[in-house]
Amino acid sequence: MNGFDLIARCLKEEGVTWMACFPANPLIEAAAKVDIRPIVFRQERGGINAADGFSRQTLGKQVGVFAAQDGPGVENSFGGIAQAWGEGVPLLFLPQGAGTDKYSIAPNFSAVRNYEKVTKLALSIDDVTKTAREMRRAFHAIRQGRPGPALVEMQRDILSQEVPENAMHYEASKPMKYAPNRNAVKDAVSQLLSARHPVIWAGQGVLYADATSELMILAELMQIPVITTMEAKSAFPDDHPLALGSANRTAPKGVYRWLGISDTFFAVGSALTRTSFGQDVPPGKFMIQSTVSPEDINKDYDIDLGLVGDAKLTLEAMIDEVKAQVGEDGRPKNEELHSMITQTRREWLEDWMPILTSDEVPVNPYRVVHEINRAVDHDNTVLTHDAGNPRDQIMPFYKASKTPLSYIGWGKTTHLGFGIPLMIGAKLADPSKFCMNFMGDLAFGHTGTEIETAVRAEVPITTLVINNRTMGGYDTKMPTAMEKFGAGNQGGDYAGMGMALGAKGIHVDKAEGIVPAIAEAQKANENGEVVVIEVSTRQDTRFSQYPELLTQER
Ligand SMILES: Cc1ncc(C[n+]2csc(CCOP(=O)(O)OP(=O)(O)O)c2C)c(N)n1
Ligand SMILES: [Mg+2]
Repeated sequence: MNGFDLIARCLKEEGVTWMACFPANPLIEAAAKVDIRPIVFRQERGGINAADGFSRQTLGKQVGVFAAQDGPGVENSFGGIAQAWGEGVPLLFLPQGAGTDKYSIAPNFSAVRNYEKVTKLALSIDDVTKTAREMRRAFHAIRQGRPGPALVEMQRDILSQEVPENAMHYEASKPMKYAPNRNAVKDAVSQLLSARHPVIWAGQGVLYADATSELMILAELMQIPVITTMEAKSAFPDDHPLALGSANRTAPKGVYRWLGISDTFFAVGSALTRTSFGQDVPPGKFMIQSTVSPEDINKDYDIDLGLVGDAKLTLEAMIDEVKAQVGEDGRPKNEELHSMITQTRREWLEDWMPILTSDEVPVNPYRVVHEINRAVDHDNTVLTHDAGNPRDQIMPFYKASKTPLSYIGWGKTTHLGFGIPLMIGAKLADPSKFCMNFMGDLAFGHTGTEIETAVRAEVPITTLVINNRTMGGYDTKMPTAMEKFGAGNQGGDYAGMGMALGAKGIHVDKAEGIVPAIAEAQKANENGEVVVIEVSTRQDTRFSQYPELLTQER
């Protein structure tokens, strides 16, 4: 057995069943020999994004793996790894190294030095006897605390050597969970119970900890409304009476109202990272933060009370503490709060219903979102957006169901085209679900050829492209370049491109055609066909934003 064979064996021990790759790396052959299915993508980013989607959809219980070749392969992987780093996605990146005679000498590309800033751990195997130990170190880093990508560079001269018998043993790393201290939990509960307008801010740590039920129980016992971050959109059901919605840079009115009026703010399973693709928390609140990583406390905000630990263990401890302080049944229903939430929601939908149901032609993108909500079975669907206006249009209005992971929200850094490979990974993780990504026409250009990967690998997903033939909103961002040269416009037939790549293509021009097209896509997916739906739309730069509510009087 050589070093590559041993890495394949380590992957097997860690439960890896498939590996994204591009296009040549001795590990591909070694993995296939132990029945790990290699799927070759059309370029590196597609493979990394699919491994990323797989990890998200399995909540890191199975880690997505991507193998690249040295040189252009490892150089071209940067965007995908940076995105996983930005969003704390557990992922293993296995590029081949140029060899120990070259890798540290310029201008050869050193994976370790270049990826150090976007991985939790970046190491190079420089001795074949250390292979198993380094693999265990990488898996440990990926899983412990805040998850994230790790890189193991495989120097070809080293890993093609035979492994001595005494260096072959491998045992999978086990995740460890830890809980915050009891006094901090007690103080957090007392503070929340004494607040006039508390609010809960649920981050993706709630999803990774599988703590949706605990979050619902705590919110109900304490009668506190819940905002989710974009990454945690499906961590709390959007139709729950205490749900305010998700805090992208567009959001339902309730998100803005409670960010404005709340006096005590409880972030759970959240790094509380300031981002342009989210909402800042206005100053002047008592800040409580629960997170798995202590370095996220006092990172972007001054935190009054930190709870370091797993979100589920934290919420369980808080539930016990609430019961101890106010009784087994918690607080009675807060009628005033419920009617304020309902009223805010009603006002918001009054603003938006005419747009969501508009009959205008070309169709506006909000009508497409409205039709998607009508067409899908939310509990059995995994939906995602893409970068750009499509994200800002769908995020406030798509109804995340009571099933965690029914929506994958993303966007600390928002790479155009992520949606297609992300859904390939999600579908591999959860084949029984209808997996659909919603994207713009420019975004399709980035990863559209991965439709062929989905066809070849038999991963039946649906891509819905809203084609407005431009980069939405850029006519105001660069008016001269647009007017003189049409610099932000582009053209193409994306359903046609899907067909050319072996998928079913459906063109839709009118709003009435959207629900039947999605029904047809669902049926085709069930029969193993990949689908691209292209809806002709117009650009729309109206957004669900209510910044004036962020500074209201308490
Ligand atoms: C790799 C990458 N480069 C640049 C951007 C910046 N960007 C965000 S949205 C956008 C335009 C998107 O156009 P399209 O996909 O057609 O969607 P539309 O807004 O028109 O609906 C651009 C250039 C990005 N998100 N990712
Ligand atoms: Mg567009």
